[in-house]
Amino acid sequence: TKTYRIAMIPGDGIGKEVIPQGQCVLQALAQKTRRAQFEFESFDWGGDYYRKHGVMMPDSGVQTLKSFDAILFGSAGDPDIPDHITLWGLRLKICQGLDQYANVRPTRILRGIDAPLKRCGPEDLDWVIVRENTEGEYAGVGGRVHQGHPIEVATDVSMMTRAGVTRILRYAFELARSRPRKQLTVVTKSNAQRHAMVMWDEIANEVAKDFPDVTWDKELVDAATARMVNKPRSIDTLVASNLHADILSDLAAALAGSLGIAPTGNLDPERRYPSMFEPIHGSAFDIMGKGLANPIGTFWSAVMMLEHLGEQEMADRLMAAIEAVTADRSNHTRDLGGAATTEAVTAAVLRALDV
Ligand code: NAD
Ligand code: K
Ligand code: MN
Repeated sequence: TKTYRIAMIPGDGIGKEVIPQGQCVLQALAQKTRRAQFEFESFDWGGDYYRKHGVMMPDSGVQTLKSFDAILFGSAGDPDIPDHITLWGLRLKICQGLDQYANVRPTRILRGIDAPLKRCGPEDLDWVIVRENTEGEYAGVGGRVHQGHPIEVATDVSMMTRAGVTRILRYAFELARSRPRKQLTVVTKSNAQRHAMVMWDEIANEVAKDFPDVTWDKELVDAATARMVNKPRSIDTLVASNLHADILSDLAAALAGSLGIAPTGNLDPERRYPSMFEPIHGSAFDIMGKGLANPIGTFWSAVMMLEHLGEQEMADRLMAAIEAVTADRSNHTRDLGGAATTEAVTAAVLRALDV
């Protein structure tokens, strides 16, 4: 059997609570299926590391990660450290350092979950949102001059490169093609952002020529939010810039029931480097340390990791266990209106894996 080396970065807040649960479930899955083995190594990077060393992770961190097959990530964000430091010092450093340019976020309503939209069942909401993950609004370009003075000017430049936009659109068209409906919505704000987003639209037209079998359309990002709520069925695969898709995918997660369920993969589609999988939620300061965190987002992220590693059978088995668990309301954590603890949900998944 194959052995996969998995780097675990629990990070901060509830990341430290849910990632060990993910490890536990993956170990059990390996024992039961005997399809593959996992060798985990955990890294204590994050807020506590920052307090000790003045950085969120060592300089050699990205290099260290390169020797792993995949990365399981929790959350970066500490109540006592500014968010831009924790985010840029850890998660973005890894995503950009390992050129994980495609952030992929599947969204659907799992069995037993009450989603907030009326007249919207599982058959109406089955999306994959593709987020550009290395440049755009989060390129880190900009600065502040005359800081703190009345004449201060601050900029965050949204930097898009032809190469960066082309590769993410190509990835999104490929992904749309692989799904039954073969349908893609390209989201921009090219009426207001008249340089980079217009280029984005032009490149979409060019790339689309290579995908005649994919039906595609364009939508402005503000209209896209309304469409997600009003006509969820009209969407299948959706691609957008770093900021736009960041926002749309949190909305998507809420429409599917809870932020605590939603998974994501930060992928290097060319597989030069390991990809990183994480629940989309953050540190959740309001519930940390209380055993209230929903670990399903981490488990579903582990499913994405298994798919990426080519272990489809294990992925299917874990996904089936997850849905068997969500189908039973007694396994719902507080974010889903239930009273189950983090560990109780894990225990339920372990039992479901036995069947
Ligand atoms: P958040 O995702 O941490 O929390 C938003 C709300 O959702 C909170 O009410 C929280 O209790 C709830 N929630 C989130 N995950 C849950 C789970 N698994 N189970 C039950 N409830 C859950 O977002 P935020 O409050 O905006 O951010 C808190 C911190 O996390 C900030 O420092 C932020 O920068 C960071 N953050 C990090 C990431 C990341 O590492 N990828 C993502 C988002 C936010
Ligand atoms: K996260
Ligand atoms: Mn986000």
